[in-house]
Amino acid sequence: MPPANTRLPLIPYPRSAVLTGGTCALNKATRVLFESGPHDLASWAAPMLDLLRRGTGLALPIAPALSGPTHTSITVGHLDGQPAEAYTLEITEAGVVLRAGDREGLIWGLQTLRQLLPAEVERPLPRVAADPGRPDGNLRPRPADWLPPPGKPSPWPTATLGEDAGGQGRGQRNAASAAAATAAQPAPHPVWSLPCLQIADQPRYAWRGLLLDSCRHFQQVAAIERLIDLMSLHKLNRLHWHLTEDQGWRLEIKTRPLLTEVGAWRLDSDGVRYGGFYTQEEARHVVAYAAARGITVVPEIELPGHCRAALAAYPELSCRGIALPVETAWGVFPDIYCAGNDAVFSFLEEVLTEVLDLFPSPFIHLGGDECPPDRWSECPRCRERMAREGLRDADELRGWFVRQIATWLAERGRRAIGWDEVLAGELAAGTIVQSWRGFAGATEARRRGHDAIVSPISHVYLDQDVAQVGLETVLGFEPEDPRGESASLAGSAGRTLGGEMCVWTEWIPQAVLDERVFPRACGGSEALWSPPPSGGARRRDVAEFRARLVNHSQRLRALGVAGLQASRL
Ligand code: TNX
Repeated sequence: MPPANTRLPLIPYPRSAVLTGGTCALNKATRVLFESGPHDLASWAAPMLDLLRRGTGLALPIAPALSGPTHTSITVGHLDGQPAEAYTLEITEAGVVLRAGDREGLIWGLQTLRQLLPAEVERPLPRVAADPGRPDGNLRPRPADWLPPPGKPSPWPTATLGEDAGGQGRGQRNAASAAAATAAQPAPHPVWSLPCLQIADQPRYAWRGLLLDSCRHFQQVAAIERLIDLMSLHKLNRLHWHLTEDQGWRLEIKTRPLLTEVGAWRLDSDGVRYGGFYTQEEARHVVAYAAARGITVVPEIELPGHCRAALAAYPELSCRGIALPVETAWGVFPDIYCAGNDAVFSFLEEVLTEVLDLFPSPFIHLGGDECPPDRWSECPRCRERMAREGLRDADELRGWFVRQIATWLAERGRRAIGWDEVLAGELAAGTIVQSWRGFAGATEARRRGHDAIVSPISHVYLDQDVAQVGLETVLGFEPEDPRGESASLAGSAGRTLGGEMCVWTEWIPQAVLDERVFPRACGGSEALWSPPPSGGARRRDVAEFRARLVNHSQRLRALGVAGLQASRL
């Protein structure tokens, strides 16, 4: 019998796991059995089972009835009366029994089963271009005198990023690690051994998000789906897809073709036409790919600010109507949608009509952040709007603007999410607030009866350098206000939906995504899924987590994830 305190090599760690002694062998004779019941368990399990089949080299056929006593089996069944995403996993010498009440729970249970198998089951994920926004797909040549601004990470692979960082020369592609190359060989194991155990698991938070900014730098669909695979491995369940920005509009909108014909392209300082966009077909593919792996894709269509790319395509939607290019610098820019022009609202409704058709997500992110008042205060139509609606200042006008669209969404059965600046105005019922400038926005949202997603720069902004936001910081992230004040807010229980790590890509071309996201996202997944620190401890046990991470990183390396050299764990 193993010692009671043996921790399994799982990230994120389950709510309860007990080793019961002995092992279970998966081998050529292993069959998969689906219990009959209200759900189509076989179709829910299909993508994960295929992955296990490819990895183990075992056929794992689906058996119509119980196999004989000499065969081990993986039985998949229903679990009733449990919270969303819960599952139980029981492994005995006779086989594996996995039970879940919904598709997500089933996928998470299969991910746990996968993590109990050795790293050799993993096959490298697809390789991707260094920077697909450039015509040659490679990284922009590094200027001799280039230095990242203070507090910003370097976007360029360097010696410290290790041997498996992305290629830097022309024609080179991300080199998968030697480990991954080895893992590409057919699995040598005819038998795969699992520890006997009992796991009962469910998430701490319902919202375990990762934001991907596809605007500042553009990613291939293959790179996004690769990230989705890695999110699913860590039981992260919301991909917040930042699709529109000052520097690029990335989603095809059929009724507004100039958004991508013009708005998806910018002329970078080195004279290169940088850009790209996702066709509707590609967006649907990403959504379906994510759903099959337990992940909801939440699109963000930014308004009323961060929209210079849309204004480059349709200048008449701005206050001044002046043609401006798609922005090439990073920052906050004064030209935003005109709040006094009804055509702006028809435009946004047309865009969002297509967005709702593409994204079944119950949640649609509307942005609402970093929206300077400059143009509105000079614009006669905006001033007229303010007078007519009885709004005192630009903050109230922004609140009114976001409320129009949030109400329009609510009428169509979707919930709006806004960055914490939206708290400056009155919120439409059901609006979710995403707190990024610290925790206060979430506290205020809960106080006003709104749900909150917590993603403070200080803890989960993965575009920040690891010196500012390190693995320990992300692991130690507690979405509920650290002073415990949230608990004392009457009626606020459950209003913290969870947290979200943010990958803003000003300084992150596709080639360096891996090392920006990992291993920190492993810590974030633990913070959002696993139970809070136990036994009155205020912090998680970092050393214990690192020990699991060292083990887990072998799996990530086998998948071809870059930047996991020992010094970064
Ligand atoms: C602030 S977070 C932004 C983004 C930037 C990010 C860089 C938020 C709502 N707005 O537009 O990319 O900082 O860290």
